[in-house]
Amino acid sequence: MYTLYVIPGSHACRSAMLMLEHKGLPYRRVDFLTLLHPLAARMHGFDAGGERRSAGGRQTPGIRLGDTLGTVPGLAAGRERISTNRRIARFLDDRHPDPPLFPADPGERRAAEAAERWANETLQMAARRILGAWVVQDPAAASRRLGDGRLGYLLYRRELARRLVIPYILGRVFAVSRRDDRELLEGLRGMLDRIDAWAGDGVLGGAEPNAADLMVAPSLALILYRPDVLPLFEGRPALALVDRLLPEPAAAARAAVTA
Ligand SMILES: N[C@@H](CCC(=O)N[C@@H](CS)C(=O)NCC(=O)O)C(=O)O
Repeated sequence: MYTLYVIPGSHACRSAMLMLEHKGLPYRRVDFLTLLHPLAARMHGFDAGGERRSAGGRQTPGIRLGDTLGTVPGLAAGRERISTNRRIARFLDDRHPDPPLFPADPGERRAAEAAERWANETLQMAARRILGAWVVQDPAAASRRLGDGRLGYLLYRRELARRLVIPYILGRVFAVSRRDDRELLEGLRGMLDRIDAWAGDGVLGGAEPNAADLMVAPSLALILYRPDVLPLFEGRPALALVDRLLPEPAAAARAAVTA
């Protein structure tokens, strides 16, 4: 039985959860306390897989600390510790080839890996900052909104904790301010165009989700906690992808009643 170490509501962690679920593998989920998670990850034997993350072109001290100590998700398999979604996807495909997380055809695999790399290196951080530039405009209202959504509550179950800590993380660790909002939203259009183009080429959104789908969808789900971006998503394959893999809780409940 695998154990997956996560923090609640994390889009990065949801990717690993979706990978395990895609393969039908049972696992035990352990939640670290957000803010202590880089330390907790290291104490449990994880690292950051050699990744060097940056936010808005900056490696803030908070990001450097995470890159030095460790990140989540982290997968424990017996004595083995596998850090980062990139490594978790390959580990799971090695151990449990069916159903696969990457296409068998080499060309298709290269394309899926390019989309996965972009989702990891660009979209994952952009998603935090796009949501963040909205949160810092009205942290009290945003903290209420972040209590429920496609990824569940974000980081802390209690609204007061979200209200106090999330704006701090956004400003200090992810270098977001309300002044970044316009530029981030411009960037979002381009990113949605790119996802739609990949969906058009069959790289994303195929009959069976691949690792790139499972990296992209949680980042889109995170951005969608921000209600004002929905018009940018309407009618796009990108919205169909996230609706399929991570529906709004209300939509999921409606589908269950009518099924
Ligand atoms: N890109 C990696 C890293 C994931 C990542 O950045 N995880 C965050 C939580 S959402 C983290 O552990 N951050 C630690 C820190 O920044 O201190 C992956 O997808 O596995």
